[in-house]
Parts: sequence; C-alpha cells; structure tokens
Amino acid sequence: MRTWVLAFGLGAALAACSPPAAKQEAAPPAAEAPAPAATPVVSDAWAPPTMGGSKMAVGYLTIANPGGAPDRLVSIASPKAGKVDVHEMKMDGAMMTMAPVAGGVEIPAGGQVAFAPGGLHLMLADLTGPLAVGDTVPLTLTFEKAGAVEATLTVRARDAAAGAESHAH
Ligand SMILES: [Cu+2]
Repeated sequence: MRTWVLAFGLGAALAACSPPAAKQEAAPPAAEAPAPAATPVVSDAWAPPTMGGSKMAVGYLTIANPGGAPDRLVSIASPKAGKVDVHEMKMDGAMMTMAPVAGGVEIPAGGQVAFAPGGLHLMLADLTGPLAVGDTVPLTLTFEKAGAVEATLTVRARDAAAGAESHAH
C-alpha cells in the first residue's frame, strides 16, 4: 500500500513538472529566437458621428511602431461593428474614390502611419447603433508580429476643413 502511494505521488509530481521541461526542450536556441516585436502605439483615434441612421462609420487613428522591425496591421475588430476594414481614398482625376486596402497596412520600423481624412481610414460596417459625439468605440487591432492591441475611437465632430468629405458607399 505504501509503495502504491509513493508511486502515485511521484507520478503526479513528474506530470506536474513535465510540461515546462518539454516546452524548454522544444524552444529554439536563444540566439536564433527573433527579438520580441515592440507593441505599436495608437494615438488620436477618433470617429465622426454617424448621420441619418447610417450603419456605417469611418474611423481615424495614428499607429506608431517603436520597434526596430516593420510590423503589419492585418485585421481590426470592434464589438460595435459587424465588420471593420481599412479603406483608402484616392483622387481619380477629379473624382474622390475609395477602395479596401488588401494585404494589411505596413507600419515601418520606428515610423508611423496616419489614418486621416482624405487618405487611409477605418470603415466600420453593420454598426450596433448610431455614433454620437462623446461615444467611444473599442477596437482590437491585430498586428502580424505584435498581436492584438486595444484602442478606442472617441466620437467627435469633424474639423470644418474636412467637412466636405462624404462617405456615400
Ligand atoms: Cu471608406
């Protein structure tokens, strides 16, 4: 009986110790492991209020990459929108057009990318409700290397200078 108890106790101890040991063996040598990606920093994240019961909204923000290697924004999600895409506005002759940006957005090492009126923007579709000044919209930005980064859009009125831009999709 004593033997059985000892054997069981030893087995349990081995089982408890074994996962970290196995993990350590599987890890590549430290010299070959890539440096951890720096977490991108999001600033000036805002969205203009929605109008006329629109289920779509735009969002703007600036993403800085303090790391020594480029990273790539690959997807965005929000509990307040069914879908969030990256769009880019371009002048096509005299016409302002917009199109989804395929393949994500690269954030250069030590640099930043501004999503601003007239250029890149987030396109939020299937909103759960209208956006009014003062509301906030939580976002989860997923980067290729850094993984998930949380951000929050604050709803505020557009600057008068950018007021002419429309989003009639
Ligand atoms: Cu758009």
